[in-house]
Amino acid sequence: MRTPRKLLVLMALGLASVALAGCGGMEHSSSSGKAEATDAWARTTAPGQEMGAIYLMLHGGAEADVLTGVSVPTSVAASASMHETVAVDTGTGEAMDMDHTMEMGDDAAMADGAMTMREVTSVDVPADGMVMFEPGGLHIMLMGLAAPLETGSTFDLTLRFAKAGDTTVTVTVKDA
Ligand SMILES: [Cu+2]
Repeated sequence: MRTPRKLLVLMALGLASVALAGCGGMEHSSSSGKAEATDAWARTTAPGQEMGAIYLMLHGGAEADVLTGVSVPTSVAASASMHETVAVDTGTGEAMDMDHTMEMGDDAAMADGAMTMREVTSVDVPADGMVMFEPGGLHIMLMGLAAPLETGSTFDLTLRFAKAGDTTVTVTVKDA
């Protein structure tokens, strides 16, 4: 089967825009046909820091799925949860109640004080779509770190999908 040249150009443009979006030119959809995560990394933490953050890319499978939970071994942290960074409603001050802005002060998005984080209980993963967990947006929050996250070290993260089930990925600690 021959692919028309015009289509190839469009495909190349599409890949270029994906690369600009930070996806590194990879396909949006998963290779397994099920929802999955790639490029999981966590920010290096300082000694005594209680919290850490994990970022990754979710890739949709052939059908829509939902990420319903995350966990890490207790040797890494007491708990893991999904969070999103949101703009604070300066009118009502809502979303201010459960922020940990100060402790994550090295995050550029946190620095201006107009943003905070809140827990989310599920994240939709569209069929063949991509969801970015990145600084300033969705992230996985580790509470009660058992030890500092040291640059270059790795640990397991388990993601629970409604349809794809549990899948474990390796998280690499990076000095971002
Ligand atoms: Cu958070």
